Amino acid sequence: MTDTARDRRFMAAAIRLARLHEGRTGSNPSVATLIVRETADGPVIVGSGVTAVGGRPHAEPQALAQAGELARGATAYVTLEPCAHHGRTPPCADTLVTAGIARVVGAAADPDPRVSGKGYAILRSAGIEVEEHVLADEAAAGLAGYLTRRISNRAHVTLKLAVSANGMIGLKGKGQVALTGPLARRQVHVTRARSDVILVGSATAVADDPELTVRLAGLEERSPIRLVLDENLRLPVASKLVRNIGQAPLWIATSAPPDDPARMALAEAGAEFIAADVINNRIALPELLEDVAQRGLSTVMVEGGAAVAGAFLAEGLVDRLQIYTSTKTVAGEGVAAPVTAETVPAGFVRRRTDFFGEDRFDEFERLG
Ligand code: AOF
Ligand code: ZN
Repeated sequence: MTDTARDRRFMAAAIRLARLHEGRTGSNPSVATLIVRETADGPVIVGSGVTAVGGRPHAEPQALAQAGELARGATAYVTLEPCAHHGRTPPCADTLVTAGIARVVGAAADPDPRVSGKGYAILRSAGIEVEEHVLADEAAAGLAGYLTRRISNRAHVTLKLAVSANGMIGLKGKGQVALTGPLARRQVHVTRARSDVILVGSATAVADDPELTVRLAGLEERSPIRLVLDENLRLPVASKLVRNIGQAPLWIATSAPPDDPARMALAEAGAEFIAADVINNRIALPELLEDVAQRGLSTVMVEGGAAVAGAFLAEGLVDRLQIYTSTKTVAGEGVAAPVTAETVPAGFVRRRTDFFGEDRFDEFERLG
């Protein structure tokens, strides 16, 4: 196998490992490291690590601890440039040097000003051979939330839609209807578990009375913050979103003042509030995404309804589009989907097409 083919193969494995803690590392990205050693039988992984839940320790010291003395002379595969700053532990770049690593293969660059280029510089000045940008796009897809927050100072948005065979997402006045089967729903819950925030409009929150928690065996603890856009505070205190605050935080974006009686009742029930700008009776979305990012949260999954989804799309704020297309047809007065798998606007590229049971899944990414 050529060096390039081998590097790509191990980097692909590292990128898969990094996915393990997506959504669980706080404001830190989930990054992975593999330590690979040449043996008579070919290359062997002697250490692996992924950023710990909560964000520390970083991936590198964990992988190096596992490798021990076998790290000396080995190659390290890192999905993000190793850090160059002192946190609770020394910089990972220094740790790689001290461990005697001979070669470092990196994927994505780190825009964190404390790191950006400095991590690789430390390695090179210690005589380590460095190869950058291996599978950089693939690694960046997994780090999309972190990179968007760092580079654009706003949260990354994934818009999820379930669309009927005739391009509808629900029935007028009745909100969304169950269109997708159990396999697709499981997939939605996995995406929720990887997100920092799930966002819906108050119309959906009122009409559907959703829970927006993760209800998959083993992942119940992974419910993200639920955020409702509710300029007029229409969310009832008796809604499931309020009643299950014990399972996951509920945030409400509104311009209503703290002494508004509806707000006081929701606050009493445990809801928290984000002060939002309201323009034409609509919450200003770019500012909201900046606010979310400033709170150290990177990924927002938008789950409805049609007006909110349409607004995110119209304002060019959708970074990733996930469309589940059902074989079912919505009869009667339907609510048209703002976009279907056939009408994705220019500027998006298809990243994946799959089936979950009978439901088709298409994922698109907005080009930088
Ligand atoms: C690494 N390995 O596994 C991760 C890194 O708050 P701190 O001190 O933990 O630093 C956070 C920064 O560390 C974050 O902005 C990013 O630059 C880097 N993340 N670096 O070497 C890792 N998760
Ligand atoms: Zn580090």
